[in-house]
Amino acid sequence: MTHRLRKFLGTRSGQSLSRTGHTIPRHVAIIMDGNGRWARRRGLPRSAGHYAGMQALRRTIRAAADLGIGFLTLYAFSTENWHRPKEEVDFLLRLPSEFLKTDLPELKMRNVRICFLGSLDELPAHTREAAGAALAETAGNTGMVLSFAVNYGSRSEIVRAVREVVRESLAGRLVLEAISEKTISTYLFTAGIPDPDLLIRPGGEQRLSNFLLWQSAYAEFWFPRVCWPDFGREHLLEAIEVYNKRDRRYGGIKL
Ligand code: V0D
Repeated sequence: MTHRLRKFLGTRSGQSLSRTGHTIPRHVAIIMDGNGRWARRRGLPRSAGHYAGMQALRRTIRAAADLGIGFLTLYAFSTENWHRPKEEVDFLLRLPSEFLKTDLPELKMRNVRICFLGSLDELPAHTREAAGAALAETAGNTGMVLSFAVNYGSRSEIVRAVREVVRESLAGRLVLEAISEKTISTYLFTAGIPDPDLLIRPGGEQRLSNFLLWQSAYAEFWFPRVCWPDFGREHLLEAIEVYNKRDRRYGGIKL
């Protein structure tokens, strides 16, 4: 395949039709939950669940890119995750560099652009450096946008945006009347990324846990029982089927 053709195939767009006539959501967001439970059930350490979760992540990224999903966003580490035992936090924060060491070449070949949601400044240097390198090395890519929410919390994201808006306002660069939903959106970590169409949380919990609160105003939600380490292509396809059966009205009525 020529480089140009691959670039073309990997170009993100709006909602598209799959071969089966399904509408492919433009933006899919996933809370990768159930890793600890998956491990406990097997009598394995939590770290084994996280490793298996990383395999599920690989499968899901490949499937999403193949389906032509434009934006895939993954909740990897929440601001609340700092409350876990230090050993587990240390382990988790090694996964980005470990993942990128093995998978960045394939992601680059697939024309994927990597983004980060959350404050990277509070992360250990090795995590920050791996993230920075992935960001820089894929910045020019035009295919699927793969966003990792690391040290992310949606309420603090909104607080941060409000502070920026107030700063602009106090500086006289923004009049009160001009502050709109769009203004707020441009100060969120997700600026430039469309709102998610479909949000998936495997693992049986049915809550958002401080993920994309503002952005999920009109998202469809799907909460499969399967734990994240067992998630794969077939679950993503099922999610798209569920999504296609829903009737999205955005508060309006059907004509
Ligand atoms: C553990 C299941 C990949 C969820 C997947 C920082 C829990 C495996 C990444 C990753 C984690 C993050 C950034 C990046 C590339 C990869 C990751 C964390 C946890 C927490 F640029 N897997 N993964 N990050 N797990």
